[in-house]
Amino acid sequence: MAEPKIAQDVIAQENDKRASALKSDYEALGANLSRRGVDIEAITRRVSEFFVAVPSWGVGTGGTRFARFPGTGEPRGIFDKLDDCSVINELTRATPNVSLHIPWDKTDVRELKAKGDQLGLGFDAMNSNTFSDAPGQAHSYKYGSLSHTDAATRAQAVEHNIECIEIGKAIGSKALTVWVGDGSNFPGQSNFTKAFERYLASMADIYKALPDDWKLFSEHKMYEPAFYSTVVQDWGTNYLIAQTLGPKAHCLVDLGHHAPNTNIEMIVARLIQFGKLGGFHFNDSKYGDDDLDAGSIEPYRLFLVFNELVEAEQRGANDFNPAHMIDQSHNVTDPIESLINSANEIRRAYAQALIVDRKALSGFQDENDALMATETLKRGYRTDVEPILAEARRRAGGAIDPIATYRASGYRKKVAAERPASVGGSGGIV
Ligand SMILES: [Mn+2]
Repeated sequence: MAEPKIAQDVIAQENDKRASALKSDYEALGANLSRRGVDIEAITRRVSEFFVAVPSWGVGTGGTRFARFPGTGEPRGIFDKLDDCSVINELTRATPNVSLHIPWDKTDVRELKAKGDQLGLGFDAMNSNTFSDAPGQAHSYKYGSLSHTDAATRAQAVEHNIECIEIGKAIGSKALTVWVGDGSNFPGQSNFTKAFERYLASMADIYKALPDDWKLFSEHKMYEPAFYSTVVQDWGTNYLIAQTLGPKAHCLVDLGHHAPNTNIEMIVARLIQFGKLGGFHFNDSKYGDDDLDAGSIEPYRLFLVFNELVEAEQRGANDFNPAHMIDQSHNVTDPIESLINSANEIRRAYAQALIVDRKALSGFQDENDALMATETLKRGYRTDVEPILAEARRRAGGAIDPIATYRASGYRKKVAAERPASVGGSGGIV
């Protein structure tokens, strides 16, 4: 039986304040949707079954390359991080799994598993780290890892990824996400072809160590830390990797890892069409890989991504079972609050996409009625689905208003008293 971090009576008291307003809003929305031929109960059920994994690194306060301003009560290690992740799940009932990062979260696997069980949390994809040097490692990743010119450095990076698989196997994970910082800062510094050949050979070695029921996610990123070229730069490169490695290899789409104005939803559609969409790192951005909260800058784009996912789900697209994960950096907010909000925004986009009249949309597309097609889509986006989200949370034992309930619980103040203020800490975001 899971041991909650937020007292049940706090959630009950806060929900009591809001229950009658929610009932009335839910009924009104239900009547509205019913006139559109949509059964609100079916949507609420689907939303309740939609989960997104939170990243262990997301509950610590992030920073920029200029500075990091620590928050209060920051987690001291993976066990504190799991406590914070549990708070998010207890209030939202949308985040029952945590994505770990090795070596940041490396510890005794039996203790990890026991802590997860105690909190009612599972473990999502494992994340390897060959973009920074761990203390005492034999070979530096300053000039790359899986694509490094030196064979011993590449072997060390492969070995680290295999270790991540081993840890994951012990705690019930079923996927490995590989993101490398490999690339170059100057034209001529790196031979594009040879670097990619070396990367593919290293990834093939990792792939060989992957259990049959696991997936391997490769994640592309346009720039940073390398500023001229990256070895896994774009979705085309990513697709080539997944295609070359085999059926267990899929592409991970981090929403922040594209040039501004890139049509990400179309990339998503292409990867689905060819059975290679592995999953997502949700976040939002204005200029580059800003790691802002999902849905905070371009909520319509998030909706358009979910429009593709729902469309694929409903047509029964082949090999379609994407992983949903958040990857953000929280520099000016309480990370728990940001992750609560992000999980809700992701569910919101899903609910909005679910209520789109797909039959009508398809008809307008066939008739080349551009205006009515886009209006049909946008009608889903314009619908305020908050009562559905709140009702899904309430029915699952979560909070009608999770941020207000979190603040009322005094959790941050409590852990601030237990956890000494930190100065540094890992702020790495991929
Ligand atoms: Mn990412």
